[in-house]
Amino acid sequence: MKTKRTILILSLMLATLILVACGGEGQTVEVTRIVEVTRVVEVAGEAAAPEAVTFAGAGDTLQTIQSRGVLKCGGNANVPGFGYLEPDSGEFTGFDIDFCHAIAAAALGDASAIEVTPLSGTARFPTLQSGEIDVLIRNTTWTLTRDTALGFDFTPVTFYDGQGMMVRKSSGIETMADLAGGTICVQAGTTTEKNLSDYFNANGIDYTPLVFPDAPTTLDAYDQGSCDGFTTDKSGLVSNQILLSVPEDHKILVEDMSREPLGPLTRHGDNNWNDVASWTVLCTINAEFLGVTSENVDSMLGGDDPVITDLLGETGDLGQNMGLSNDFCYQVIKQVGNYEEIYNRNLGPETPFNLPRGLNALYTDGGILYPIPFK
Ligand SMILES: N[C@@H](CCC(=O)N[C@@H](CS)C(=O)NCC(=O)O)C(=O)O
Repeated sequence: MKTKRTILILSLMLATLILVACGGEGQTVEVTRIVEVTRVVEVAGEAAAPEAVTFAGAGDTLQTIQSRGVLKCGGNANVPGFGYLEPDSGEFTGFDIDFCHAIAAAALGDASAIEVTPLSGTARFPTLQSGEIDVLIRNTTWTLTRDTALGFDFTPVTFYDGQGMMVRKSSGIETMADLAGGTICVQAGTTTEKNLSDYFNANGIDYTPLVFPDAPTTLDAYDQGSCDGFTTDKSGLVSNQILLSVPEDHKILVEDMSREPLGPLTRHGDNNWNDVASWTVLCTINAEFLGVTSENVDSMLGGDDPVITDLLGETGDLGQNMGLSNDFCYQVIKQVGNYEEIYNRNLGPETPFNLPRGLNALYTDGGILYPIPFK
């Protein structure tokens, strides 16, 4: 009886989360539905109501991954440079995918032990919530609603971004205001939709949104001339531009419509697992700051700088404190690289994107990446 009741509560919770996630970012609806579920728990008279509420984070994700031997990441298949399914090799590549490799190196000592599930904007949240994946690394913006009502925890930001607009060079459009009366292609289930209406309404610019379910359909509609503008994160615009029929016919407007801090996220409630993902990200930033790379890390072993011996796990119990091997950061650097190596490999001058580091440089180089101490 108790089991049946628990199953009922859990499935109601899941249904709620799916409705919440599919319903976009409307906060009032989300809160109301979660309150309804809480009431069901109380009516059922379960003293263990909080367990149902912590469903999303229940369990020890790290232990599950270590017994399974594979890290399951939710990723993107359609954003070259960030998360892309290479048509020829069938491999996932990109900046986000490298952070999936990095977390596998930390958790399992094997950067190649990953399984990536490609997810659309609307599918990504229910898939993380249901436990089908361990971590979502898919150009996802850290917002209050996602951190609270949707039941997630973010790691430190891996890529500071902002929403932009792509237009045809021949259109003569130079600013957002020039799009007045125009049509704009936008993808569903993203922060992009709401930012677009917030920004255009606040600036009194009249427009018609055309909403599509995923990146390929949104981009195709723009490419075929159905819209005057195509909006998403600027990283997504730069990335998607290379997929247009004639990329050089298009440009990205200078204005930013929003701030989009992108990074990995885990289920709320499993703090240790979020610590593992967070300190993996911070390991790559510390390594860049200290000049430790995949090439020179072996030569740094056995040195006498305590900051580096701590980082590489030769001294201290920094890994053990999270259930990891103490050399977890060494494994990340050796197998995947530091932040700069990850950035340059996927987005740097040798790639088709040649994206300047901008805010994503270390604070010592004019950016806002800051190495939180490995102590
Ligand atoms: N950062 C925004 C937007 C992320 C997003 O979904 N961007 C689109 C456009 S680049 C995308 O990744 N689409 C890939 C797909 O649907 O396959 C968010 O978290 O909501």
